[in-house]
Amino acid sequence: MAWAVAMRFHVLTIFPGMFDGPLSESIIARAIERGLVEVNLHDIRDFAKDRHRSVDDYPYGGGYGMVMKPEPIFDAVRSVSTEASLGDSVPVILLTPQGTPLTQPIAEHLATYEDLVMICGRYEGVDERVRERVATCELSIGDYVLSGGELAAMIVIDAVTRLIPGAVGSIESTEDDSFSTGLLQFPQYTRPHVYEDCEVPEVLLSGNHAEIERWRRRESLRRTLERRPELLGHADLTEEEREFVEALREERDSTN
Ligand code: 6GU
Repeated sequence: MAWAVAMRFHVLTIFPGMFDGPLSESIIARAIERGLVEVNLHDIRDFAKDRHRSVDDYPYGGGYGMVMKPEPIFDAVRSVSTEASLGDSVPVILLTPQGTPLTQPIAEHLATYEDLVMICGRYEGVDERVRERVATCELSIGDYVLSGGELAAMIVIDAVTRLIPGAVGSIESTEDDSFSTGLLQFPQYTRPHVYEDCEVPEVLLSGNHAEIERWRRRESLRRTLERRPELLGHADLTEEEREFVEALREERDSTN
């Protein structure tokens, strides 16, 4: 049976070969194989105008490094839009350390589109006119600098693909993931029951699903308070859970 592709990523890069590994393993490879996802790589160099196929040039005003030229990127985006019959509302994402930091809600939002165009910036920057006229948004994957947007684009593809229904089996459900609940994930254990004197918490062996649920939720809260307390401000907590967190805080403050 022929299924409609749920999502198409159109990636503009000068290093298409960088994507080979991530696209050929694990969840992304399976999603592509199942026809849920398509990743179309476009070499920006194919849109260069001169015989040297140059995609970068010296910065106006001087300074170190090179800047990615506007024409090949404009032409590559136009070509993709025409070829793939993309409408005007398709996001064109520029991957840059100056972008909005990627979060789980952003990944969830991106997963609602059928097409996403991604431009991987390289070198010391991209001509500002690309930001002004071509990109509809800019994303970063964190506060550190990568040599280019390629690895960031792969991370966006991964985070979005695993949210597409059918990409991740129900056994590997994404519902309990860290962040999808607004909290960090609870501790997980598998066999053996005892390993090098270290035991699996008894409640997980009890078969009491309500108790297990409650323990997991509390461990999520405990872990989030310890490691990422700022997340608790946005999490959707019941009155009882708020009291639990408050008790943990007091306990922590009294032992310090
Ligand atoms: Cl999207 N690009 C680059 N070059 N560096 C980054 C980044 C993106 N996100 C974090 N650092």
